Amino acid sequence: MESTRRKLIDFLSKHPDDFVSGQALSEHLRITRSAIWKHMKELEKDGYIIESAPRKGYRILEFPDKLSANTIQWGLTTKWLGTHVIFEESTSSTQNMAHRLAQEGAGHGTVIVADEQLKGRGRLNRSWDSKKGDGIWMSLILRPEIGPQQAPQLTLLCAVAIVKALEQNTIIHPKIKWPNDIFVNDKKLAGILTEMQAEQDQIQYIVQGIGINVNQGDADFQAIKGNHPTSLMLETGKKVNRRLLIQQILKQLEDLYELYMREGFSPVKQMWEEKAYKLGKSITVKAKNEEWSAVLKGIHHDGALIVTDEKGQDHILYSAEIDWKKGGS
Ligand code: BT5
Repeated sequence: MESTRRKLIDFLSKHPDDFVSGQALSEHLRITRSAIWKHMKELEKDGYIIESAPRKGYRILEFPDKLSANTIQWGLTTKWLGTHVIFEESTSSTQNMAHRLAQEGAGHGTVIVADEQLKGRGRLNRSWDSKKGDGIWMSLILRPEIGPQQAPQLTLLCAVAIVKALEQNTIIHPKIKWPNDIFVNDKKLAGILTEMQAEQDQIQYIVQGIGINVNQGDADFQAIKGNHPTSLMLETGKKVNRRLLIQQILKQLEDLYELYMREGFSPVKQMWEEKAYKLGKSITVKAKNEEWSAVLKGIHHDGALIVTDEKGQDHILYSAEIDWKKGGS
């Protein structure tokens, strides 16, 4: 039943602008036309809006925004990322769930999504505000065959994939703030948290956490300190469908991941620099309890940040915070 419905949605999703005839569906799925009609009625109960026209057939007018493992998988065009999706209405953190599942043997490409996180977290145990129903809170389990020192490259890769999916799906052109933030109009829209379990020179698994503010309003952000947060709704003036965006992020991520495995970091580095926040601009570097001014030059071939100090000397930074208010332009 589930797999027939998935095939039905996949088939209709491949023809987004056309009607698909009952006859074509019935031949493709090897079920009767009345069985197809019953499936359509069930899909409507799940929130799909389906147009059916005599002699023309069916087409999906609107996909549901309601998240579930099924709605995330139906219409997903990836090969391996998201073949296993776990959805929770509410959890402490999808990172914690992903670590537990990875330790229990969950496979490469497993995706964990929650509608709400009660203890969402950022880097250095900072908290991540994860309001119910309004954001994308998800973690991916990856088992890449790369050295642990290359793991930070996956954060940069993930950021590029998110920006590409946002550009495909909305009118905004976000920028990537090294190492893990997505910014729009100088405000933080999304953050990435890459955590790794490794032994010596071998990665056991990576948990990549993605948090994106989607449909929050200004009032939802009052408790957040230290950053100016924003959401897609605030930036575009429209509600954004989370399910579709998740699917597009997964597709972009899978494509980029495969490119990275085939050709290495260099093409990702180039894309990252094209979308980098404050590239060539003055910034303030905060590292090891010191603050100094520099110009952001780019990223090193291993994913570290390259900045030029006021004396013209380049520095390669593996861990630092960058800020721009005191640095000027
Ligand atoms: C991050 O940390 O930006 C990584 C955030 C990763 C969140 C995802 S959601 C799914 C998965 N499960 C989790 O538990 N986490 C991941 P960092 O760069 O350390 O930024 C954290 C800081 O951002 C906080 O100290 C606040 O200042 C700010 N902040 C908190 N919630 C925010 C929000 N919803 N939007 C924008 N800024 C926020």
